[in-house]
Amino acid sequence: MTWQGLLDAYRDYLPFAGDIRIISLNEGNTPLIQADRLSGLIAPGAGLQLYLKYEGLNPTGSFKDRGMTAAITQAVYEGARSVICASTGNTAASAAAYAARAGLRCVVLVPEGKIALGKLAACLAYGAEVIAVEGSFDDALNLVRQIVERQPIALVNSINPWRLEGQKTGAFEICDQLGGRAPEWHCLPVGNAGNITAYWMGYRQYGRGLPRLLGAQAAGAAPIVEGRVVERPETVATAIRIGNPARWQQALQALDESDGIITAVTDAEILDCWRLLASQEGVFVEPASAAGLAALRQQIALGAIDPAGKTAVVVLTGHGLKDPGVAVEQARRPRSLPAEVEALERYLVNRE
Ligand code: AN7
Repeated sequence: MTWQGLLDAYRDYLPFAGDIRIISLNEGNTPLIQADRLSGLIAPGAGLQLYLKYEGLNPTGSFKDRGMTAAITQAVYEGARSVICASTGNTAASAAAYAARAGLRCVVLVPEGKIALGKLAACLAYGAEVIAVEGSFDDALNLVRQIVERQPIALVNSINPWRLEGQKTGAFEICDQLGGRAPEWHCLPVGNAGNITAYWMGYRQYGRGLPRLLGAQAAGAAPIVEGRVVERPETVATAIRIGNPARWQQALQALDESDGIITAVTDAEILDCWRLLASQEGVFVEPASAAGLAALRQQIALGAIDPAGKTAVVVLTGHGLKDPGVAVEQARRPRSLPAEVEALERYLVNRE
């Protein structure tokens, strides 16, 4: 049977009305890639079964599509004509795409100058109205929360419960892909904390076992780790540059119930793991997506996680092409050569 998107595949686990018209781009069904080389690097000889859930292969290049198919489907069902969100970029791109498919007006608020180029390009291409807010993501989310009280426009941030309903299917897929069981550890970046909340909902509902959750925040934007709102969050991982997560309490509850860990990783650790994912496994992600791996490596090194014989899944939340700016900044410059075979041969032999 062909894959027609996750709402179709997991319909029995989702609380939609029977006659609902699904708005889908055939999202979900992303690969779970075994990463033996990385396992050997972060836990040498431990027999850690490490898997990468490559969410960057969703239709708009991030896990947000899981939640957005659900939120837009429900918004259309309820008669919405317009949708709005605040976003560090991926939610905006996803909302813009699904709104386009549904024929809705879409307004997205992004922090001025702090959104990766691939995300902005996508929002504009899908025809969203992009508003650059002079402030942070948190400021933009405050505006959105207020405007939906005044105007008939549907909010599609992860405050919207349908977003979590869609995103919880990631947990179902992981259990299915592991042959009907949950991993021992589930590692992921934490920004607004919608995804960690949704995954925990999913594992609990599916009944194939429960993992321990490992959440990763960027050191310059780690409100949950520090237990206080961060007024001016800063990190190279712009996707998770969030100082006051909307799902803070639910994240703490999920961490508590799963006997989990939440930790901060530095930009240097994030970029190091971002490089390793691409260079050791051929998996190109945006910087925020490498935070889960950085946290796992850190906790193994500290002795807080024993990797021996365990299964760990790291969720890679967004595609590398989302943030070409960071990728080019971090890379070596391409070598230029004259268009002559001798020059090419000299280079190959001498690498000069
Ligand atoms: C690649 O798009 O908040 O903890 O506005 O884009 O559920 O917020 C993005 C978040 C991780 C964090 N990885 O997930 C937005 C936005 C990537 C992301 C997260 C985001 P949450």
